Amino acid sequence: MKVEEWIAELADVERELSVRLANAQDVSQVEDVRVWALGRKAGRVTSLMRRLRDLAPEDRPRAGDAVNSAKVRIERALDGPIVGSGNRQPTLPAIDVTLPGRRPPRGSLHPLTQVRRRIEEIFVGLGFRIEQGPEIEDEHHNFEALNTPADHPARDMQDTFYLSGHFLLRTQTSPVQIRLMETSRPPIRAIMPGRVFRRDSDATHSPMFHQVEGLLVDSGVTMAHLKGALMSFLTAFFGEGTRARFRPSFFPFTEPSAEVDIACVLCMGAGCRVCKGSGWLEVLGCGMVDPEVFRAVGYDPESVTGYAFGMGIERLTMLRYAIDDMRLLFENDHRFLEQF
Ligand code: 2U9
Repeated sequence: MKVEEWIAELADVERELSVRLANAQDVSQVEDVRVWALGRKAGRVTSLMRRLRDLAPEDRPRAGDAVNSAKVRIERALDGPIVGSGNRQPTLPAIDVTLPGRRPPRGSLHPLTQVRRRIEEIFVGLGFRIEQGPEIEDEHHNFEALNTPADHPARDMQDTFYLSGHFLLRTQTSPVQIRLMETSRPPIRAIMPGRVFRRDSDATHSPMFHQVEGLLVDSGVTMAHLKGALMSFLTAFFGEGTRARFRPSFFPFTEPSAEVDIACVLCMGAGCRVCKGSGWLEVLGCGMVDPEVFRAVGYDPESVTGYAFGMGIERLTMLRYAIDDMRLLFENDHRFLEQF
């Protein structure tokens, strides 16, 4: 037999195979085509391969190459999708392309991030800028410049994580305000959100927590400005009609100082478990910047006045969402986080 005839026959087989496949309507008809082409006894390709030995020895490699590559094409076609006309008896489930796709589960922002962003949004709306500074600080910026002398209880080894030398992990974000005043002149109107560190750990304290502090410095600033700004913030954050009281307090860096309570979000002031029967919840601290702090950064306390405030983001988050254990905010348990 001539090799040209043999190869022409192989081409005929491939052509007929594609016609047969085009008419196959289900898996079993495709299987019939497979047997017709590649069946071990009478398959058309199989018998062609058997007849390789009828060719002249020098023609066999060419014919062998041709049949091998034809087999690859044939197998690929047999394994492909069923395209039989009519598709009257589909054996594979029809795909409804109009169905909505499966949505991948979507993450959400951590409640602390949501609350921090909300606080930032409110103060930016009041004209404050957002400032940041280092978490590793020195004693001067974290304590001395804030009128917190070496014998102050807040500097106790119990409360502060000390690093080597005179370095420490900042216990508050106030050193950012000190750095800002050292490098710029009034007027200043900024908030400082960030992580702070204290050696304390239980259901209401974490060794790392988040604060937002604020500072406004200008001439002629009074406690009335402070009260106005904080009432605007509390009303925006906790809702219209929020009642608050300013209670005298003490901080080394402000004079006079106050702590701010809001009427309990749970019992509206009647007294309950959350507010421990008092009807009030402490939400932040504030005061007029102490003249000693201005002196430490080289401002003249006779011509410059200012107010400052500080709040814990964890505490505001717990009050806003009625969370009773701070550890839930740090464990990253999805069952908890998915609720926000
Ligand atoms: C400068 C001057 C004054 C920041 C202030 C507070 C009051 C305050 C606490 C709230 C809860 C810390 O997170 S908390 O434990 N903070 O009560 N912070 S006044 O005063 C400053 C800051 C910087 C230069």
